[in-house]
Amino acid sequence: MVRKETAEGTKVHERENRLALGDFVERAPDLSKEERMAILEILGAVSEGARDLARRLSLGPLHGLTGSSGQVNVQGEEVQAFDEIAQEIFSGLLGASGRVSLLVSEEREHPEVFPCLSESFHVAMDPLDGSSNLSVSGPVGSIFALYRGAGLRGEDPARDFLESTREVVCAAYVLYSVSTLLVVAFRDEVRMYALDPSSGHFLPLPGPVRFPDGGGQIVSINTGNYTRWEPGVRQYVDALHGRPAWSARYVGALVMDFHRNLLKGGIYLYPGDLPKGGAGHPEGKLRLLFEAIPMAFIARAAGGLATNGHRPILEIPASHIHQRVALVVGSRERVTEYSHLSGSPDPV
Ligand code: AHM
Ligand code: MG
Repeated sequence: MVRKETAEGTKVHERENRLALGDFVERAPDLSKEERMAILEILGAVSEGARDLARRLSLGPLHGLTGSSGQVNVQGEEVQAFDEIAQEIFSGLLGASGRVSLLVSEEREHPEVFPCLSESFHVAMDPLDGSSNLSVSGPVGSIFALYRGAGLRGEDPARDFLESTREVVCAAYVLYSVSTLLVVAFRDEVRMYALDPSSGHFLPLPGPVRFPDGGGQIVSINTGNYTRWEPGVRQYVDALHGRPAWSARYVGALVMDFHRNLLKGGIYLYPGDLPKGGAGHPEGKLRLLFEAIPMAFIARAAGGLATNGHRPILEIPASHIHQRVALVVGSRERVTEYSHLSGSPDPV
């Protein structure tokens, strides 16, 4: 009898820990009813796009679609065929939702402007992050940040977008890997959903998601750039070798590397690296509005921290929609340790 009660109790507990997306949006703090409806519709568009993209990605090798499109994007980087497919999918659905007034994307030089009849948000996205992994069927992701903005006010959509970027209300990413996962964050809570391919629905997983106690031991950084980092970063990586327990893990897809470190505990770093032979990212490789800010927002909501080595990511003013930034993000313990070992200011 006692055993039965315990088992049932555990089941109820598990059920309560699984929060449907609609319920999660419903209880998110500091939002009006209209804003909740708008966010739900935007996340609905993201889910629909992710479902479509996951299916197409799985067929990519059969259709010969895992390579370059032969074009170069606004960042000067080679565009993969799927970068453009993902852009078209998400731009189409987000625009049609009537809830996104301005859309900034890694794949478009200028913001897209959409007509909106009611409450709407500014959205920044990286439609397909880590796309160079596609040629080896490696994991990739999509990243989204929802900013509270007033839509197009003047004649310069980029300026209107930038003015809204201090106020993130929601961030999300999709991980396309062994399973397709949707991770969504509001100010102080992160929830995770898995795509059930048979029903096409994203079903809730137990949550909320938090960095594990102790902050974990994983460090994710491309050490191929070691000689080009500034001294503080080299000092940090050198000091790691004296630590009793740590593991190096790097997939080369921010969403995957961040997600693993969120669940297992750890830190992801992409610092600035000095140019060598024309290449290099002195200000960092990743983009502030659609890579660093959403990941920083999710990390904070899960109990973690994010910095560019000098100040918290969420306090950096955006001066350009494609602005790059150094990114150090992960558990509170590991990011604080990074700051101490590299001689950087405290990350909070
Ligand atoms: P992308 O948005 O063009 O795919 O570039 C971002 C990616 C991140 O996902 C990843 O962490 C990083 O670039 C890997 O860069 P590198 O190969 O220089 O280590
Ligand atoms: Mg990216």
